[in-house]
Amino acid sequence: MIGLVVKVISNQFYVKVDKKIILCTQRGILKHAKNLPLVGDLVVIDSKKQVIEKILPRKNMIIRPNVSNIDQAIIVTSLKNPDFSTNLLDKLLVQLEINKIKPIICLTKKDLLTNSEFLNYQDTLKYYQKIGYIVLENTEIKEILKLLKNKITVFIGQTGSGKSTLLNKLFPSLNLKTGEISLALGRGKHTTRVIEIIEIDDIKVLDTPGFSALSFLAYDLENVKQAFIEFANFPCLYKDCNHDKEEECLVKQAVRDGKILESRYLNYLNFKKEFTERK
Ligand SMILES: Nc1nc2c(ncn2[C@@H]2O[C@H](COP(=O)(O)OP(=O)(O)OP(=O)(O)O)[C@@H](O)[C@H]2O)c(=O)[nH]1
Ligand SMILES: [Mg+2]
Ligand SMILES: [Zn+2]
Repeated sequence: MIGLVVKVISNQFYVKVDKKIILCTQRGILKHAKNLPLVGDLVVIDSKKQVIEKILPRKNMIIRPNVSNIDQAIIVTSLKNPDFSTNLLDKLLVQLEINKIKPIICLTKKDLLTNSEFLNYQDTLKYYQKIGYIVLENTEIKEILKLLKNKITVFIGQTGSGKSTLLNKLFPSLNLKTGEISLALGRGKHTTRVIEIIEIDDIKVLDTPGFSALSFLAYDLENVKQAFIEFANFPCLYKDCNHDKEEECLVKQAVRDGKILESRYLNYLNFKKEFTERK
């Protein structure tokens, strides 16, 4: 029988079959495989022995958080406490673009900013919209619910950014635990500890533990280039242009002309450096 892994706690896999959860362990051969079952996996189980026998092929997977078979991701992006960071946002966007998971940016804690503080971010946020991303605020509950229908959506973002709070607003019956922000540090305390798929009618959402820093993963440089989706609008003379030391680079020209947001380009260079240093 086939089920969906909805939660993993150490070596216990919570597999949902119809409306029931069957607590499973892994079969011996799976234990040593690199390919451990993830939240989001469809698995073949032996329900009597309560073991997972096989993982069905994945549509996609991401590492941070480690989940599979995702349709889209809501990047829960706090404007203050923790403060807005284009570096983190771009990192998450790159990870999602590379894995072909649709990103949706959801801003939180706008209420903690003064009007003029918000205005400082406005051009940046508008830029993300201009290049094709949906940017919402966590007060736009109806709009967000519409986007979630019939999809599997993972909520990702820094610890303390408000993922669980947003899920509670969307689905008041959930009552997920939310955290206090340590003001001294400006970062959260990892309130959510495990990844879990929550099913409400035709909506599947995943609450995930946040992170305080995100190191970059070893992707192919070509993939990282493509993940900056707006660069494609400025096709350089040489297809393999790295948009770095090259002289006649249209991407660099677009940055100079204000057509590409400078922080996006700088983050690209950052990621490229991080990536090559790791190799
Ligand atoms: N003022 C304000 N506070 C918010 C908002 N959203 C969340 N918070 C607060 O931010 C704190 C952290 O929220 P959580 O929902 O626990 O954050 P999280 O992203 O789930 O954090 P982890 O589970 O650690 O990854 C809580 O005290 C929330 O009440 C918001 O829009 N405005
Ligand atoms: Mg949480
Ligand atoms: Zn170039």
